Amino acid sequence: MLNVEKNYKIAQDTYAEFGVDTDQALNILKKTPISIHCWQLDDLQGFENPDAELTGGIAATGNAPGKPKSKAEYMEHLNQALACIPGNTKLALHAIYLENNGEDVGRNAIEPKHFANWVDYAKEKNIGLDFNPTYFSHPMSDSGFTLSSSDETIRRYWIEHGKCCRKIGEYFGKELGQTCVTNHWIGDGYKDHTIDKAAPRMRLKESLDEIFAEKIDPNYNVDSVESKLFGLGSESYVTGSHEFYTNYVMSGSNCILCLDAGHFHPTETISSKISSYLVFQQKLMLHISRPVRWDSDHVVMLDDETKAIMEEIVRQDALGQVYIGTDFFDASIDRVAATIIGARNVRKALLLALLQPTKLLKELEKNDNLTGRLALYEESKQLPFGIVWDRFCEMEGVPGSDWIYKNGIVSRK
Ligand code: RNT
Ligand code: ZN
Repeated sequence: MLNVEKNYKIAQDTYAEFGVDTDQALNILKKTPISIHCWQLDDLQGFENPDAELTGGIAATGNAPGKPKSKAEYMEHLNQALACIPGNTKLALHAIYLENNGEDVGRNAIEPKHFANWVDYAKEKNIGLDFNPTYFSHPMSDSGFTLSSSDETIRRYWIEHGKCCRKIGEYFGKELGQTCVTNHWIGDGYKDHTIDKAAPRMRLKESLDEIFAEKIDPNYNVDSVESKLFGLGSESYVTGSHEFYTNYVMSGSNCILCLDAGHFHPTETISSKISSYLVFQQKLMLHISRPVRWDSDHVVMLDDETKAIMEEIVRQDALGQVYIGTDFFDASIDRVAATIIGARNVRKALLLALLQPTKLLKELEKNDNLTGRLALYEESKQLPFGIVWDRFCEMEGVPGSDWIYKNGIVSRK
């Protein structure tokens, strides 16, 4: 550990030459919550029904061994993952991860008590909780429509689910003293050419108006709505499109937008969209994911887009306005390791952004020194960020890059 200290001093001085205070960066890094989704660990199986099939136009492909066979095993895996994830962490739950004690609890009847064990767990681990209604993997969603269904019985069922979930979010917020973001995503849409694209959207609007009608203290619960371009089986039309939800949140509704990195055309990036919401003082929820050719939900890498997302947030000084969450599910590799890798990469990207000479770059841009802007940006890329990351892991009491040996992912030669 001596080396970490020694190296850190060198990094500190090197960054200082660029006007960057590494201590301050580490302080912000530690405090910024990152919400890690619970569903990479078990391919979105949940606890509601061990035989349930994943539907809704999403898929965890691959058959790596080690998918948890019981709730106890799931919790063991979750503990392993959290032990390698530094910083202020939240856990994003889905409604199907409830404790039903073997009882058949309808999604339209779930209550805070079904999540009391999660609150205990969060308190014990000193983490926050976020929530997601599960509008899929259920017989009532088999038609491919939920909140925008033309069948009133179906639509009403899911409206009730949405309402129940907000109460659970409120309960999390109250119990843990940290805002819970309850993120609503539906897979509604048509596989083929759609004639009346407005009617399902009218119904979705009405459903959302009902779900969000009750005012809940935003200190406890904030709702987000997640748009999507297409899904498996909804290739031609998705009711909850980006334009639909953007207009919905801007029309005075009681919710914010969630941008998922995989829910746009392949050349479109969410990093380029963030500032346009910030200008209108909109808060944002993010699902950081990695689309490969489509919304494939690969494990988040420390890639250009993930770095660009964090740069945007830091440059706009918007860490208080943007809720950062993850969303990926890859069943082709070790699921615990996948959770750790993705979570660490999101935080590494945030650290990289915090360590940029943003002040100097902004000055150069303001003074129209565009050559200098590019030159400094490129030179800053070789600064010793890894050393600062090691220091962070040490401060947080989690393993540095040697987690891959400790967890048996890689064997030391
Ligand atoms: C699906 C959405 C959604 C889900 C989770 C499980 O395309 O991204 O966020 O991944 O709710
Ligand atoms: Zn998502």
